[in-house]
Amino acid sequence: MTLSREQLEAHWMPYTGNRQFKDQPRMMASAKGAYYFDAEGRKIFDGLSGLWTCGLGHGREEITAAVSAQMSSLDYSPGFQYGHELSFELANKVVELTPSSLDHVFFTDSGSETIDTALKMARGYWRSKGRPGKSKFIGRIKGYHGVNYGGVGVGGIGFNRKLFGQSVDADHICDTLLDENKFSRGMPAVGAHLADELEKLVQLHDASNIAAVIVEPLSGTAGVLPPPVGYLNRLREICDKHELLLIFDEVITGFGRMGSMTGAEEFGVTPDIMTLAKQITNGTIPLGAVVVGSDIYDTFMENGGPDYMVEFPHGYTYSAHPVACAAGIAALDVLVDEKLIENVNRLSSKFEAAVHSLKGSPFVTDIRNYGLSAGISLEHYPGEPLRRPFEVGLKCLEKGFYVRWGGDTIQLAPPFIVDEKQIDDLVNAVGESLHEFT
Ligand code: PXG
Ligand code: PLP
Repeated sequence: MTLSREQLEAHWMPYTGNRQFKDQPRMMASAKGAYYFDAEGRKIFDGLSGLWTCGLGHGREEITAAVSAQMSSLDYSPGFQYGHELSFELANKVVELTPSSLDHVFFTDSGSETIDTALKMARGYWRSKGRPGKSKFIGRIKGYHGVNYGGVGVGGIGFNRKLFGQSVDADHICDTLLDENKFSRGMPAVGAHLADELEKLVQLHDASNIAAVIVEPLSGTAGVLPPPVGYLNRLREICDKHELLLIFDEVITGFGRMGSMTGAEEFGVTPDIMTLAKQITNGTIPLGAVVVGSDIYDTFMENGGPDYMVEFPHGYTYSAHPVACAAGIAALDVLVDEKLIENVNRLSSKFEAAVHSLKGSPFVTDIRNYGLSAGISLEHYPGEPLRRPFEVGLKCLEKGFYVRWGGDTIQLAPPFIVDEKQIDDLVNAVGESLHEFT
């Protein structure tokens, strides 16, 4: 590595143990297909598709060409009051690939911005309908909805909240982890009844005070928690009964990882609002999207005042950035043209069998999986829940495998382009790393 310890100081790294990293830097230098190459030229398998972003694999020529051409023709275009054709093209593509009742797309630049946009839409919707009291949000314990103020408020990961105090008015239903579901493959059989927690919170707060319920169809960051059979359907029923908007945060589940274009499609439940990011550009350029149905869009239009007025006073300098839209169009075309979701489906049972072969390895207390995603929970060091996954992650890296550690779990989410041997190698690396502790 060419940088000195001193030169590493200026960059306050995101969601990173800065002190440990700067003592023991892990620098990526390039990437191609399912591999990174580090600063020393070592080949490292990408066991999390970047940060759940790069399912198509790295270095996709189609995306590079589209971005490069766009940079040369229109590098930036004002997003407020002016447009360019690519954002409309991408919006039409997103509408085509998401459930048919969702037909309008608002662009942002990240998952976190997408969640805060969705929350503002939900509140604005009820205010426009003359029901301003409907302002509270219901999230879920262990939910991750990014790191902006609204997203942290509805999020359910204590570590992400405690340093910052209160943000939006939110309450939370319980998570879907049950002891009897340990080592379930795919959707756990038991747990639909946990959705009734929402009914209890509606009794407590009254539906007249609640704007929306937000959940990830499958919790990713918490360590891959697939929804129990019937659980999302029950949430949908309760939302309908009490007129609550249902938001699916599909930042991880959107665009293929579940084996369908969206989690909504895979699990058979359609939300009122869907949030997308990450895979939409294969991680190449920041871009997020909120997708809503006509009822929500039309409510803003009808209550927007004279037609020169802005109906939704919200938007980012980089919303619908032309270069990001070019990347999005190219990435979604590759996903569809190469039928990579079929690849996810073809590999998912192999992947499931491989990850569950780790049952019985040292420290493994639970394994969960769906599509090409898996979470492995590890027994704590006394009083130090985060340490073991961190140590396992570093051991995997020594063996040439990048995996994600977070909370008390190791997470795996290989690119959609992998083969069976690469899956075996990845899982073996995790297994060997666990055995090295004993
Ligand atoms: N919602 C969900 C469901 C997410 O998974 C966000 C919102 C926020 O997106 P941005 O683009 O603002 O980061 C996410 C992001 C991990 C990991 O290792 C997960 C995320 C980000 C980084 C790491 O699980 N999820
Ligand atoms: N802060 C200031 C002073 C600004 O002028 C702007 C945007 O114009 C922002 C924050 C928001 O930046 P962005 O639109 O990139 O989210």
